[in-house]
Amino acid sequence: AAASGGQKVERPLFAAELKPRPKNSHKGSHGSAGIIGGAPGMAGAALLAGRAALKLGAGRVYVGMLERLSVDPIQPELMLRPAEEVLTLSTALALGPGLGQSGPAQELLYQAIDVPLPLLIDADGLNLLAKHPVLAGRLARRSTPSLLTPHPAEAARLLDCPLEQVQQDRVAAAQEIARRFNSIAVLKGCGSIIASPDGQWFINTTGNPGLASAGSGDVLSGIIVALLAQGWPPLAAALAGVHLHGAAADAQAAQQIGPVGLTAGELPDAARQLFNAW
Ligand code: NPW
Ligand code: AMP
Ligand code: MG
Repeated sequence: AAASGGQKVERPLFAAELKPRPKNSHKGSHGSAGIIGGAPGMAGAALLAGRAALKLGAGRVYVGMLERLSVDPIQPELMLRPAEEVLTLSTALALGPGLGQSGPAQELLYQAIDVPLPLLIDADGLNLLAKHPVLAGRLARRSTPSLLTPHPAEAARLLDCPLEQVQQDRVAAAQEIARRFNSIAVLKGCGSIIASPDGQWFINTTGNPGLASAGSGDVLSGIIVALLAQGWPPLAAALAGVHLHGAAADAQAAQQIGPVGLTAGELPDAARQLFNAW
């Protein structure tokens, strides 16, 4: 029963959000994406998400890392600030890329759940949710939209079940996460499943094994939070983000930049090009 009624992710599902920018728009018109993550040793995850958010059109991008860097020399447009400050400056949040599961990481998740903004939780943010039922309960009671983007192992932790069970019925797993956490769920992997708490589900067909490398999920978080910051409804942001992320990898592969050796850092430029042509 769980497998009935799904739709393939296609442009018409989110075409209504693809509006030309007003000629007199300014950076404040396009929202402020906030990324919280980047513990020592995993700063790259937060930077990859931040760079992707810039290239997908967020007016401003703040990155709050536990590893305190002052600038990203490759992408100096990013504003690296204390994580607590990012919670107050942003208009949409992504928490988790490279965050780790320390006490301060847990405290940041607690605070982010209480901020009334669209909130995407990925990576270690998901691992923390799986470990702390109190946080999961607070998340489920939020009145602003939440999105969870687990890979299969993270989904198994969230559902407290074996990974094989997630993969055996991916639609059911995504629907159960969406329902249990009252969030849009993106169950990643070949054929990502997007499910909403009301039971609707979608399957993505873009992407290739070039995405099977470190950091590609972190880039997806940055793409989706950029759309959220620009005011996209959460389901449309998830659908378009997952589609673009895969299509970016496909476009690179078509130019022999991958699948072997495609790096996550190459995805944002390719996604930007596709997005501007949509
Ligand atoms: P195995 O053993 O490899 O076959 P974790 P993580 C499994 C940050 N990063 N289907 C996988 O299986 C992230 O943001 C930082 C099936 C393994 O058991 C996080 O904060 C980077 N199995 C943190 O690191 C770049 C699958 O899941 C386990 C699967 C930890 O995140 C890298 C690994 O997952 C990274 O993004 C699939 N499709 N996918 C940086 N540059 O700073 C995964 N598994 O233990 O959750 O670790 O995903 O690396
Ligand atoms: P993460 O494991 O968090 O880095 O996320 C990996 C990203 O790459 C997700 O968006 C997956 O859907 C995508 N991905 C990984 N492997 C494949 C594959 N073989 N085909 C399509 N997408 C993939
Ligand atoms: Mg990941």
